[in-house]
Amino acid sequence: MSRYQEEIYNAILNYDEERLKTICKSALDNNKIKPIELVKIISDIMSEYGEKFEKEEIMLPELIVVANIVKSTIDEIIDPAIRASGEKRETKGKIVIGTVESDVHSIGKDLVASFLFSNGYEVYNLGVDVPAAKFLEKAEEVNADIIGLSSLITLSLDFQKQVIDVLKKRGVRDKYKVIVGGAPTSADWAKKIGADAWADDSLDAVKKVNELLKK
Ligand code: B12
Repeated sequence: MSRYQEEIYNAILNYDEERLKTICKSALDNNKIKPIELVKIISDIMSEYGEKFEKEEIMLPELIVVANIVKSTIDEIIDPAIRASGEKRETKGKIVIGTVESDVHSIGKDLVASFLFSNGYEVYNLGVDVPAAKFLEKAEEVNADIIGLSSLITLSLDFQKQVIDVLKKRGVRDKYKVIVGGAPTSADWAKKIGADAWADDSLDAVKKVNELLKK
């Protein structure tokens, strides 16, 4: 493990957001490391955390804290350095994600967004209670590859279907891959409404999105 890998790993392990930001900032300010290399180190650590969560070695609150610390470090320290250096942050694809109309649950969707982001995707998080037309509007604006729909209450499920119906109605269904998720959803539900994929949790979401973009 390199010195930076080790220091970053320890900062994340101790949930020490300030320390993580300081390490990254000082490494970048002193030209010790390229910003994209930092993203790679952090992405690898995130994958490891995802696996720990799957094996139930860590619990959800820890995963949420880690995802938030990482997202905020990338947003505040690493992304600006990438932009300033003129380097292109390699993006694996663009994803528009949100919780559908009538539903205000955000934690799971934000976790999925952070995971996709820290795994190299450009993520546009529209928040909660998002009307169908808004998903399409943003997807068109940023030329997205994927639209991700979250639902936590049974009553909001119909609004997932509504987004797909809107895409069909506007003749752009084939332009985007649609992935759905959230506790009341399932692979069967995804199939029923004509979505392209379903994922059970954030790690699975990264896997499924990788697969969707490979096709
Ligand atoms: C926290 C919570 C709230 C919070 C939400 C805070 C917030 N900012 O998100 C508050 C208090 C606001 C809330 C409100 C309500 N809630 Co609530 N809430 C929950 C609770 C306890 C946890 C949800 C959660 O965050 N889980 C943790 C995250 C990490 O898991 P997750 O959301 O499932 O997400 C994972 C996967 O589903 C997946 N995923 C999620 N989204 C996406 C999207 C994509 C694209 C993909 C690929 C994957 C994916 O990956 C995520 C990460 O692993 C659940 C109970 C439960 N055990 O789920 C009830 C629950 C969802 N709530 C419920 C209800 C009924 C309500 C209310 C209607 C209550 C009321 N009477 O007012 C309101 C709804 C208001 C509304 N219009 O939306 C019910 C839903 C029942 C149903 N099937 O309809 C539940 C199941 C509780 C219950 N047993 O009755 N709630």
